[in-house]
Amino acid sequence: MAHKDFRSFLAAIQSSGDLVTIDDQVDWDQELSGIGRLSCERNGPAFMFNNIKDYTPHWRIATNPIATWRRLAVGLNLPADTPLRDLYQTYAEREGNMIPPVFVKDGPCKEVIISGDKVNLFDLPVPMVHEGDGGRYLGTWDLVVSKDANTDWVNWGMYRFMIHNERLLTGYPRPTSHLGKMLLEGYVPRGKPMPIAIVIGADLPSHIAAAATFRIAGNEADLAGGLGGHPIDLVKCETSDLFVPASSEIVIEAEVYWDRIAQEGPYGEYPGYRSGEMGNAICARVTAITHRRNPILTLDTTGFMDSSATTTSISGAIAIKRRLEKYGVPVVDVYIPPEGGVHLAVVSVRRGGAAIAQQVVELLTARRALMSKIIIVDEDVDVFNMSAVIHAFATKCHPDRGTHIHRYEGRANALTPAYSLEERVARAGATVAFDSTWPPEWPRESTPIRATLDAMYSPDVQKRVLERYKSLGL
Ligand SMILES: Cc1cc2nc3c(=O)[nH]c(=O)nc-3n(C[C@H](O)[C@H](O)[C@H](O)COP(=O)(O)O)c2cc1C
Ligand SMILES: [Mn+2]
Repeated sequence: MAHKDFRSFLAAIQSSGDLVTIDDQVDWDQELSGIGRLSCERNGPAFMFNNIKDYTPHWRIATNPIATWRRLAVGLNLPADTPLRDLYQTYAEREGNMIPPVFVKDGPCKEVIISGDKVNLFDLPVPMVHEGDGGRYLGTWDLVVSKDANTDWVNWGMYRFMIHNERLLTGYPRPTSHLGKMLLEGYVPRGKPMPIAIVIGADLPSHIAAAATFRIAGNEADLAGGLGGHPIDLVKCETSDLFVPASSEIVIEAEVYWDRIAQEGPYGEYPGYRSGEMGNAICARVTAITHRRNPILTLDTTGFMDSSATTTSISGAIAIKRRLEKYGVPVVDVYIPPEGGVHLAVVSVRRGGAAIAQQVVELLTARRALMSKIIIVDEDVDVFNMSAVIHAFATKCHPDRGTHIHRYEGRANALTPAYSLEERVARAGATVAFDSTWPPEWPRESTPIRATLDAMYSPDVQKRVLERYKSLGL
């Protein structure tokens, strides 16, 4: 059973040594997010801030719940030192075992209810995350519930929101996101506002599910149940028919205008840069806020090695693997290294070569083209070991024949830092596959053999060496 709520997760990372509590006063204006930012860059702990400048101490802030593999492991109720390969494996297994939610009458998230006319978003200690952000950001580690206008499909996604004024939020769900699609294809044509609930501080599997790459029309609540190994308790909103995790710290109920936009951004983004200007975004009016007593606001100090690097790495890589398998690519493992800002994927295959590289790059850019670089390696290269991956890339990828560039327009990831303004506007971009496998047509006798213990020594010598090494206490 996973931790039931956010507080039990915090207790677990406290006991594994992955949470630091700060009782001294810290400023909501960049200071506490700066501390969280540095910690991401140094693979450091999560922080709990108990005393926030200008706010009464019943408000608290927790930063970067799962920006490290250790904390992600605890979030999935595994030991903090679970090896990465096992973490991926467990995630993939649980993903295949959905558990639907349970509907309950009441829950901790209803301990305090603030009705629409009393709402002032500045009553919450919403941080200024980075210098140069367009405003104070509320949903940086959230879970946004919305319901399809035509069907029973309920979506959970993780999308950021910025305070526009006391009652209004602006947000940037990509048009290709499920919330974006529901709004543009369901509510806008009908001329109806779209109810949403921005949930903060739910149990970890719920947030992981919201951030996950998951199929269209799939209910992330079922996925969260599967990831946590138990059904999620859901309770109805005060001002809509949406349901939210009952144990949540804070729930912001709102309605997205179908006929209005407002300015949002810029923001220090997940690829690790601020790029772009303030731009048009969706606009939502808050209809109620409910929260637990002594609520904990969560914050992802977005940027290099943030919480999206781990969540998107694991769910994105598993989704890529499933897609490649479906289309017959002889894929073995897929890894998205967090250092790559979700722009780089490593794929190992049983049989490589130019045709496979071409197929992989085409399959991974056919819909949402999030990755701009793909390194393809032979199956004897451990994708989770970046030293081995860099070795294969540097030595086996032919600088000319091994480079497969695929260009596209209309679906490029506009947040790719390398793209020019013109390319971003046109959503034009490219993805390159670096084929770092041996050409399958090379005869075995003339294919180079790697000068490592596991490849260049007889099994008998390997065994003896390993034993000797162990007996030396190394
Ligand atoms: C910390 C974090 C912040 C995110 N912010 C946004 C965002 O503002 N807009 C967006 O479109 N996707 C954002 N994402 C990515 C989406 O959560 C992800 O694509 C997810 O699959 C969306 O759900 P959906 O497939 O149901 O649309 C964020 C992810 C993380 C981990
Ligand atoms: Mn979805």
